Amino acid sequence: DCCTPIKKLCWWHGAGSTADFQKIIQERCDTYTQTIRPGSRSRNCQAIRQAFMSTFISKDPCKATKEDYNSLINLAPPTVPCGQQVFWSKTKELAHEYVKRQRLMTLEDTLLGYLADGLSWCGEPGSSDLNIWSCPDWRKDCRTNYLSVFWEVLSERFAESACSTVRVVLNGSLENAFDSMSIFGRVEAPNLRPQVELEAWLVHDTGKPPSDSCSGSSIRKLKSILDGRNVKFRCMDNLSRDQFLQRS
Ligand code: AVW
Repeated sequence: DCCTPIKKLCWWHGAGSTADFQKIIQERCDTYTQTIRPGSRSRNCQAIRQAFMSTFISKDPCKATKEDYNSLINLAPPTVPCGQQVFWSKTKELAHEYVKRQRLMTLEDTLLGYLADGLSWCGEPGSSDLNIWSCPDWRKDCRTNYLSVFWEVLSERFAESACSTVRVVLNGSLENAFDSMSIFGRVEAPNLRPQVELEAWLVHDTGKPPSDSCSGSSIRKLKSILDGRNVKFRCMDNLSRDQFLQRS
């Protein structure tokens, strides 16, 4: 058993909570609400930090539920203006570079996405501290860990709020640019509302030939998920990273 408590330590297989987690959340929240999106200034960062902590502190780190995050997400729903939404899958850095050059937004440009980007967190029963030693790994320990459930429920709300035309940046250097087991594949694409239009961009590494295209089987699978929901679909392929960023 990987989780025999030895003096409050619980040896999971994933990275432990990020050092200074609370401080980082508070500082990022202040920066976001005061500098990045001053329009959201009215949000109370202390309340957001406290709500975030109470979702997982003192709880079994393998028993996260979507409901645990409801009150936090209701304080700052991950919505973006119509037509500005960008999804990504295996293209995080590229998608962020792309939206920086346009008036577009990824999940990490919403307040909660920005706060949690790249951080790790979990608690343990009977303690009011974060476990800085280890947190459950999605594969080796449990899927219902607080980190995974957070990104799933936040992504679900992000996708549900999509309107007009939205975009997804996919990795055309992979054999399957669309991965039906990814968050985009499992959570976001299946939660787009009818009448939304999704534009997929397949972008491959500059200087190499692409490994997947709009006519490949992975994109056909994406199209069939969207057809079932009456979501319109357009697909652009054969773009190198440089071409994609230059046209944006
Ligand atoms: P992936 P997915 N910071 O590249 O389609 C840290 O296969 O699964 O893409 N970890 C994160 C973050 C983040 N900002 N975001 C997701 N994760 C985790 C949310 C998560 O467990 C965005 F809206 C995910 O499975 C994208 O459209 C994995 O890192 C979509 O989800 C990245 O795997 C990207 O997820």
